[in-house]
Amino acid sequence: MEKILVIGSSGQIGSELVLALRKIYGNDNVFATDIKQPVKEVRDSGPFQMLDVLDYNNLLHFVVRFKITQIYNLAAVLSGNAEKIPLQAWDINMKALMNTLEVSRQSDAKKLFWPSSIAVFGPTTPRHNTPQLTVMEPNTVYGISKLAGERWGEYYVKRYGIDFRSVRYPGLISYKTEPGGGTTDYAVEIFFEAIKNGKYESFLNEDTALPMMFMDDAIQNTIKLMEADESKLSLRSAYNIAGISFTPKELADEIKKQMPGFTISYKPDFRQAIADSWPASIDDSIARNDWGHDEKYDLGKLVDTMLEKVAEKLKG
Ligand code: AKB
Repeated sequence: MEKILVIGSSGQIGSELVLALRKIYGNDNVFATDIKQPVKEVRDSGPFQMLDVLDYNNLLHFVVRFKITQIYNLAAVLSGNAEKIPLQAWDINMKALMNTLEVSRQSDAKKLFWPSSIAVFGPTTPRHNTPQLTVMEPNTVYGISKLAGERWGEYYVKRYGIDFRSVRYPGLISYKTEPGGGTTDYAVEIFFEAIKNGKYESFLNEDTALPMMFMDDAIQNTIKLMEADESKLSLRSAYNIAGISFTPKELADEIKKQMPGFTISYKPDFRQAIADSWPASIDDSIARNDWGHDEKYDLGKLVDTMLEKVAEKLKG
């Protein structure tokens, strides 16, 4: 029987991943942990414990005590925040990964998911339909840590037989828990501001295309990758997954179809340079072929769902 540890369970991905995993593996078999309090549904549906992934001894103790077989490590400082505290962000992102890789090596938790990102690419990477294997010269702390992490993950597969799996997430769009400190966060903020105030000031230019994905698609595909037969995985670092590419203007136009009075203005900040160094669209054919990656949400369905769910959430 699988016993699953989710590290970073109070964050944007963790809050939804825990609930999806509990449906499949049973509430008591999915242990949510974080250094922040969880959302109510996570707290009420199964075990939650405060746990700091940077504390190696406590992490190992937890994994051995609860006979953990799989770990999802979602703890990270995102791209925008990392640029404000470069050395700290590097320490946190790398230590969080290295601690889980080492705990996997020292315990029975041999299967490990760790998210990479489109941030592994840089300004010298081809921007459109970016291939899996290409020039990779990230120029952000977050991107450098994600690229280093991919390399370490593959190293632990080959050297120690750890079953490390990863995807390069595009910007993730969700309503349950908002992201914090990322460059793609505008695509979540815009819905909350549209419903609260009928307008939004974007920190990215109107024509900045980036790959994005609705959270349901991200969760379903993450679990699909983790459940795939290991023999099907031709890559042991991180898979490109594409999602849908759009600009702030295209997103605003889609929102205006439902809310004709909605207005958007543009005031780019330091995150514009980060976005400009990332791909506009991604080629994910290897993920599709190897383990059946696919998406259910196009831009229209994503916008309809976000407007409905964010309105419900803000009503209380
Ligand atoms: C960020 O914007 O930093 C993240 C990411 C694309 O990894 N959402």
